[in-house]
Amino acid sequence: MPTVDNTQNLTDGMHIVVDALHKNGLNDIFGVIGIPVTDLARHIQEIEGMRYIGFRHEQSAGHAAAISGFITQKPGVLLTVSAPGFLNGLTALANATTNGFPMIQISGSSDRAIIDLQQGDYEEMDQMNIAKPFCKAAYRINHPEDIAIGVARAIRAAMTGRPGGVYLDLTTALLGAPMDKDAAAKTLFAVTDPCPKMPPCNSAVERALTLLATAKQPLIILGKGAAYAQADDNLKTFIEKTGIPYLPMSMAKGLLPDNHPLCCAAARSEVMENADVVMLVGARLNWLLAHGKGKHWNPNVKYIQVDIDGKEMDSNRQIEAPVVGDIYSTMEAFVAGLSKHNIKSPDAWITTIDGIKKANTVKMEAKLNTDASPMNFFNALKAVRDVMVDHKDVYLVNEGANTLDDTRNVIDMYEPRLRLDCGTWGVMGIGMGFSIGAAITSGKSVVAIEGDSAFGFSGMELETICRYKLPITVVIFNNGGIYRGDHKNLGGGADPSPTTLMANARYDKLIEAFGGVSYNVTTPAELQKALSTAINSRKPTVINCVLDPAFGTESGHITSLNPKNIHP
Ligand code: ADP
Ligand code: TZD
Ligand code: MG
Repeated sequence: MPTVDNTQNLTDGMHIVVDALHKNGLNDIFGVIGIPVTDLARHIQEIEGMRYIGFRHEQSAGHAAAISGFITQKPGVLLTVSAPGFLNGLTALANATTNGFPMIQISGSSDRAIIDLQQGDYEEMDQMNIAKPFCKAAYRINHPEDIAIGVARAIRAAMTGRPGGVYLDLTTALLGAPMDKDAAAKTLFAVTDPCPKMPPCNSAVERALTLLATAKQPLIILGKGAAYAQADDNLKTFIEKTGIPYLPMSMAKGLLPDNHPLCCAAARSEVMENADVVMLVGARLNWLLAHGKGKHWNPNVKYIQVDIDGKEMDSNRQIEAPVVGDIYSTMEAFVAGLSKHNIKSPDAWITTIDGIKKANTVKMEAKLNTDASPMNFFNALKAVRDVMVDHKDVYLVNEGANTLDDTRNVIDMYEPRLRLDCGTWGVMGIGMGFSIGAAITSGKSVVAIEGDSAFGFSGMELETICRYKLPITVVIFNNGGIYRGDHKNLGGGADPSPTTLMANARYDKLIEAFGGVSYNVTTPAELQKALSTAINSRKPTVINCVLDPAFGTESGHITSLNPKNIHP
């Protein structure tokens, strides 16, 4: 129940927290309630323009908050209860930090005096100190008059520089602490310029463009930092004016349409092996790019790297032309610099790439056009592709192993920031959280392409999807297992193998429990029809897509990362 005492003109900590979030335009709060934050969630619903979205598990709520941060450039907010709720949310907070998504996890916590003496409080845990290694910053607010400042610090920490997760600890005592209403109102403020532009210095821009002008076989790699920066127009202008081929990282697909003549995703390994100057824009040289060295790269390659975080430079190998600054300002400076620098990708390089793209596309089309029955990833994805091409503004959420890799390769994206996936960690469990976060934040339709294992990590959120009547279609690529479904127990016992799940599971039946729409499909034609109907209906839908359990590669495209096994 509301705790405001109207006779004494008093308010309390939890009202001030809600007011401070609202003042800063943080209006969608994702979470799971309980002691001590239940009333806080109620108060959110009392404020016009604010929404509380209640989930079944904090991890999904956290993923929803994180992805809304990626989409909007404002921190998404997760609300959790003490200890176990806090811990359930922490995976999402850590994942947001790893991927550079701005997010604030606000958690209630128990009595500090009891926690500090470890006297066994209800849900006792030293949450702030536990959160620290998993986020950019962790703060605790102790006095109601500090709430506005605490929220401001959290917003700045989440947004400034490389975005990421912030933890904000709200003790039970703070949430119930009284304060004079007028005095509290005076503390509130909207943070001024929480993510100031950080243009690169001229000499760094000059150095980069001078190096790029020397390239015979230049390549631009666009990462999710470029997607986040929303520098779409200048990126397009720079690429089209210079004619340099580009490679989008997974969540940068669609920054320029995947069918753009300069997109070289279909010749990925060949361009990596041959490019002589590579310009990274918001992409780290981590495992996803083979650390920028070794057999996947031209041994003489030189790098230009554009990143907001100076310590990213030289992290894996020498960066010949570091450009530290925000991508929006940097791309403006690069486009302006073209009047002085004559940068043009040589025609021979483009002709070579076009030849490789054509050959690889022919090979891929042959895989897509099989009439394999039961279906495999490829003829199923062709059906998905034929529908998605008519729905270019629909979000595509994607997780799994083969389901992830093959979907990324087959389904083209045409608009920025619509592809949302397991990101830097390859984490399973983002599926329903990202779908709900994207649908709530944008109002647009979402299609989630989920491996059967991947879906299981957040499947109970189907109830959330139905409760909020969200336009989300979940397609489950059911090959009966983690990677595939036909492995045997090597010891000969009756237990299923470690990779085995139920191939005959009817995931579609789950959504029937909540009044959603269900399909069980066994052919590409059925899949195409069901998906098209589902998207057009905007009704919560699950499509169980029956695939061949004998289809799928162990660990998808990253089999080589498994430890060597001398007794396979
Ligand atoms: P991907 O996985 O797509 O390769 P990463 O997550 O590895 O992308 O890299 C994204 C990079 O973008 C991070 O190093 C981050 O610091 C950087 N970044 C994020 N936002 C901006 C921005 N607005 N300006 C410049 N760099 C940014
Ligand atoms: N747990 C978490 C949180 N993240 C992970 N990445 C894993 C476990 C390990 N893992 C993968 O890397 S992919 C995957 C797991 C469990 C599931 C693959 O099976 P799937 O997809 O059914 O989702 P495919 O299409 O069968 O390959
Ligand atoms: Mg599977």
